[in-house]
Parts: sequence; C-alpha cells; structure tokens
Amino acid sequence: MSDNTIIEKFYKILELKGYKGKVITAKRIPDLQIAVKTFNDEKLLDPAFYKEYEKYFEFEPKTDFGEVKSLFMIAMPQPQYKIVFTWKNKEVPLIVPPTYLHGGALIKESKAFLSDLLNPSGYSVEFARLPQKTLAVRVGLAEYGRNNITYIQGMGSFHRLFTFYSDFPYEQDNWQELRMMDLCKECSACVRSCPTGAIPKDEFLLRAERCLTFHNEHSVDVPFPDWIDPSWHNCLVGCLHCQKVCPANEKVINWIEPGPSFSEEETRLLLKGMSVENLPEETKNKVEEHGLGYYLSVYPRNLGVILNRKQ
Ligand code: B12
Ligand code: SF4
Ligand code: SF4
Repeated sequence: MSDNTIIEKFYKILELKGYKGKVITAKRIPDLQIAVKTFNDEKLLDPAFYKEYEKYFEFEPKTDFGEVKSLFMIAMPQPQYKIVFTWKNKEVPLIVPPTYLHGGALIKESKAFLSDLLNPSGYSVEFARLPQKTLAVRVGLAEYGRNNITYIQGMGSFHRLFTFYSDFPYEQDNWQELRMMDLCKECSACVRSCPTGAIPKDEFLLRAERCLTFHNEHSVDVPFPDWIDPSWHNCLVGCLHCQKVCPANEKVINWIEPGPSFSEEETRLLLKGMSVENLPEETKNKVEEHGLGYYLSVYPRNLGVILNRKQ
C-alpha cells in the first residue's frame, strides 16, 4: 500500500468510527517539550504540580521500532457515566466525567486498527505520552476553551485524545497558533462556575494546583486540603462544573451512559478501600466490566466526603 493510501485509509477509518484525528510529523515533538518547559521556567506552573507531571511525558521516546517519524492523533467522543451507590437506604447517583473509564480498552482498540493499517507496509505504532491538548490545538484538531480544556466541533469537550508514535515517514507540518474558541471572547461562565478559582480571570493558564481534579485524583492517603469545601465535590472523581455551564457543550451535556449500581454492602466495601481481588465475585465483576478498577483507590476519600455530606 502506498503511503498516501495509508493516510487516506486512516481518515476513512476515523470517519466510519465517528472519530477525528491527524497525522503529524514527529519533528514537532521538541516544540511540545518547550511549551511545557517554558511555563515551568517562567514559574507559571505550581512546582509541586510540575514535579508530579513532568515525568509523565516522553519527549525522547525509546520505541521497539526505532526512530519516531510521525504521530497519529485520534480524538473520540466520550460520555459521562452514572454510578449509583446505596447509602443509608437511599440511592446516591454519582457521575464519572468523560475520559475516566475504559481508557485501556480504547487504547488497545486504537492500537489494533492502526497496526492493521500500518504493519503490512512494515510500519508500527506505540502509545505516546505527549501533552495532548497542546498538540491537538497546534494541528488544528481542537481549540482551547477558557477553562483550559479542548473543544472539537461536534464533540464539545466530551472527547478523549490519544497519540501514537510511529516510524511511518511523514513530513507535512500544519503547525498553527494556539487558539481559544471565539465563543469564549464574550463568555466567562466557566470562570464563574469554578468553585476553587482555578480558572484565572485575566490570564489563560489554569491554576492546576487549585483544580478539584488535581486533588481528587490522588489516592486515599492524601487528604483534601482544608480550603476545599465539601459542598464543591460533584463527581466520583474529577469535576464537571466548568464543562456543565459551557455553551459549547450544549449538545453533549446530557450524554450520560448507565454504569453499575452498588448495594449498601458493596458501597461499604468500596468505602473501606478494598482492592479488586478481595471484593466479592459479583462486585468485582461490576467493577471490572465498567472499567472502575483504575480509580478504586480514590473511592474511600472521594465517596466518603460526598456520602458523609448527605448524612
Ligand atoms: C496534567 C493533566 C491534568 C492536571 C492539570 C491540567 C492542566 N491544565 O494541565 C489536572 C489534574 C488539574 C487535570 C484536570 C483535568 N483534566 Co487533565 N490531563 C493532564 C495531562 C496528563 C497533561 C496536561 C498538560 O499537558 N498540562 C501541561 C499544560 C502546560 O498544558 P496545557 O494545559 O495544554 O497548557 C497549554 C495552554 O495553557 C497554552 N496556553 C498558554 N497560554 C495561552 C493563551 C491562550 C489564549 C491560548 C489559546 C492557549 C494558551 O499553552 C500551554 C502549553 O502548550 C493530560 C493528558 C495528556 N497526555 O496530555 C490530561 C488531559 C488534558 N486531561 C483531561 C481531562 C478530561 C481533564 C479534566 C476535564 C478532568 C475532569 N475534571 O473531568 C480536568 C480539567 C481541568 C481543566 N479545567 O483544565 C483530558 C482532556 C480532554 C479535553 N477535552 O480537553 C486529557 C487530554 C486526558 C485524556 N487523555 O483525555 N488534568
Ligand atoms: S464556558 Fe464560556 S468561556 Fe468557558 S470555555 Fe465555555 S464558552 Fe469558553
Ligand atoms: S474541573 Fe472543576 S475545579 Fe477544575 S477548573 Fe473546572 S470547575 Fe474548576
């Protein structure tokens, strides 16, 4: 298959799946590194936050296939999930925002169709750890919202971004200015809805260390700081305040898929922080089927604070 046919087929597959994406030259990876590093050098990122996340990125990846020549980026629509817990004989529904569940399965699915496309011509892919939002905006796939989240036509902010390194040769470069949605120029709904003041009024860069998500993704041994009011919590993990009020999400905001329901006994076990292997078979199956295992460690604290609030 010629290289052009591979590209055409890539876009065709994305269209059939309802995804969007871009092929990008790997020569832009250093620009991504500079983007994150510059903010740190200029002391615009909280040091504790930067220390935790800088290790996440791989700007000089060691891959099995050798030199990285291109990047395959994929954006897929993602729903919210509703999970029902039972507490004091009452059902307590809680939302898990888009992009938290089924990540592993979706990476596998994307890697499989990219491998089917590329392997016969001798090319490979590997999952990339790059700053996805910056990349998506730089290649014109997405625009930033004032809330620092990316938006894609037809998907709003309810999408998941994945990138794969590849040895597929690709030179084209359609690098664009960082762009915020036009809609944001006359709007500040997200700034007003954010309970923690994480979205600045006069600058763009999120105060990540103020974001509820930063705090509720930590495991149970890290307590919430005192300045976080329990009434601010609105999801099992993450936070939806700034996406809920956004007019660019009007068409997706009610997209909620059903998740599992847990009995009072099961809720109690999850609150205790029991690991997946130690859960009763039925509960374990529910947790695994719905991809909840990855965030099991945050339930005792996050769920605890919400359920105690409801007492
Ligand atoms: C670290 C991280 C966090 C941190 C810090 C967030 C942040 N803003 O960096 C915390 C824990 C707080 C977090 C929270 C959330 N995250 Co997060 N997070 C990441 C992670 C791992 C890295 C992000 C990153 O690169 N940060 C570094 C900063 C410097 O990058 P940046 O935010 O893009 O900053 C650029 C802009 O500020 C721009 N810029 C600077 N000045 C200006 C001025 C203008 C005018 C413009 C237009 C741009 C601009 O330059 C910067 C550098 O390029 C990615 C996964 C990944 N591999 O990318 C997921 C990711 C970004 N997160 C994601 C999600 C879903 C969330 C949450 C919505 C989760 C939730 N609550 O439900 C919240 C959103 C909070 C928010 N309002 O931004 C998704 C984003 C999907 C989307 N539609 O945007 C990602 C891609 C994960 C995924 N695979 O789906 N996250
Ligand atoms: S709420 Fe308004 S300002 Fe915030 S991201 Fe959405 S459109 Fe932009
Ligand atoms: S996710 Fe929540 S805490 Fe973080 S910026 Fe948005 S509204 Fe604020």
